[in-house]
Amino acid sequence: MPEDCIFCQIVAGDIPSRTVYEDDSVLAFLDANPLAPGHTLVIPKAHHERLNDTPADVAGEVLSTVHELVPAVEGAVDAPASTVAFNNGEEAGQEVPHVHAHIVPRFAEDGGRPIHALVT
Ligand code: IU
Repeated sequence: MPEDCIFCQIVAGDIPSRTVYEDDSVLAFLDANPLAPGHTLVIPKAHHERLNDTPADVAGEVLSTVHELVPAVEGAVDAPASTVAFNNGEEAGQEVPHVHAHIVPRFAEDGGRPIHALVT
């Protein structure tokens, strides 16, 4: 693991996070700067920089976890919808170079606006 990878440090327990789900290969935790209540990140425990570098079986485990967690995350905050996204590469806004899926609960008051409208 790269020593300076924040998400590897979260996996190792060296940086605290609020765990949503964990198994041998995947960790889901609450985003430290949430775009909405319940904003959850799903990551492989193994370090892969972006989706392109992630083996298909590992990407499959991440996506399968996302699939399982979406209804649970929405339910936990009573959200009728959610945005699920990967920022895949620096130019796409990926700030943490350890592949991760965002699950962002969405609410009626978001007015059906796309996710980038929440941050601009
Ligand atoms: P991005 O897709 O790489 O831009 O998303 C990184 C996310 O990681 C972003 O939503 C941050 O709030 C979040 N995050 C975090 O939860 N804990 C941290 O220590 C750091 C970033 I650094």
